[in-house]
Amino acid sequence: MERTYLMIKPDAVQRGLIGEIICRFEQKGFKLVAMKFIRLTKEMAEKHYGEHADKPFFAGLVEYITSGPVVAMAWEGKDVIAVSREMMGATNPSKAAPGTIRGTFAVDIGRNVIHGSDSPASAEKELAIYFEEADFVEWNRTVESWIV
Ligand code: 3AN
Repeated sequence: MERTYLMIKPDAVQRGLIGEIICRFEQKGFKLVAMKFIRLTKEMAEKHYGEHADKPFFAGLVEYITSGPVVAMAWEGKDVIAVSREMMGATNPSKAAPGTIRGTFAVDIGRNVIHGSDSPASAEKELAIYFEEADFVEWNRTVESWIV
């Protein structure tokens, strides 16, 4: 089953949106398989956002993502990578469709509430930054038999 890396960013943690965001993925029918409440080190942030190292917003991005705790999560499910990106909405919250997570809760690209892997390759790379094999919990979510 496909897996993705989702991260509730520091702004959403500060604003008390952890439960609301997790609720959406739970109710959609995806399965939580790993979760950590952590504060990223500068090294972790630079590894995560390595592809943006030469962008003008890189320093601000690293500062923002390390500014407070985040919720690091692995979620599993049918087409979870593409579907969770749809649920998050566009990277720039002012362009994100109403009803999506960013469309509902954010206005600024530099405070966009949540991260989600954009491909199987980035999911694999990002999950490896935050989790070891032993962190993934194997369990049956019985509701799945009613969904897929
Ligand atoms: P996404 O996280 O939706 O895949 P990316 O990979 O293009 O988006 O960008 C990574 C992160 O960098 C975004 N989540 C956002 O926080 C930040 N970012 C992207 N573009 C800008 C920008 N023009 N100004 C400030 N931050 C940006």
